[in-house]
Amino acid sequence: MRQYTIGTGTLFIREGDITRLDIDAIVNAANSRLAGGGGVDGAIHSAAGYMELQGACRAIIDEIGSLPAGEAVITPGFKLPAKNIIHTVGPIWRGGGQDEPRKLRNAYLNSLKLAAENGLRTIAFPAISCGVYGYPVEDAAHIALSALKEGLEAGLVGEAGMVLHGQPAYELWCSVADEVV
Ligand code: AR6
Repeated sequence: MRQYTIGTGTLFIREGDITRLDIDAIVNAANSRLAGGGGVDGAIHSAAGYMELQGACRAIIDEIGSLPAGEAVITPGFKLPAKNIIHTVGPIWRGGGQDEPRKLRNAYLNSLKLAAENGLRTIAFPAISCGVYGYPVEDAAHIALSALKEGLEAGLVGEAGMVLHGQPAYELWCSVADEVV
């Protein structure tokens, strides 16, 4: 695990399975229908309890219709060690000309703001949009880590970081963090 002090807060980068973290909130890389899916979304649904989590997601979608890329909503963590799940939607990579960088940055910043509004102090993110949504990972890492740094500088949360799946991803994100942070 790597840690960086930012203002009065801490940015961390670690390798592993985000569903194992005992923390105020983990972030889900969801889709706009909050319908569940594969990747980290599937892992979070399995670990939280599929029926309970889908029940909460459906109640939100009944109210808002759909969750646009860059926005975030919150549910309980149900059977997870994490107390809450913040669901955000990253952009699908379409070559970079469809506002993808701004949407990705908003996914991180709006998740941090929602954590702050709910009095949550510790939050962990997966590499949003870096799986089936196809975002180039190094570009995504620059955007994500800059947003986390900004949120920590603003005091939105006390501890924010990334949980990367696999050693190669972990090492890449650490090298970007050494540039950005
Ligand atoms: N812990 C941490 N990271 C993980 C885990 C885990 N347990 N499992 C996968 N990852 P993806 P996206 C990493 O595809 O690109 C879903 O079907 C994975 O290695 O989960 O935002 C949704 O429903 C990758 O680096 O999310 C949406 O339809 C990262 O998580 C769509 O996929 C994100 O990969 C969202 O696509």
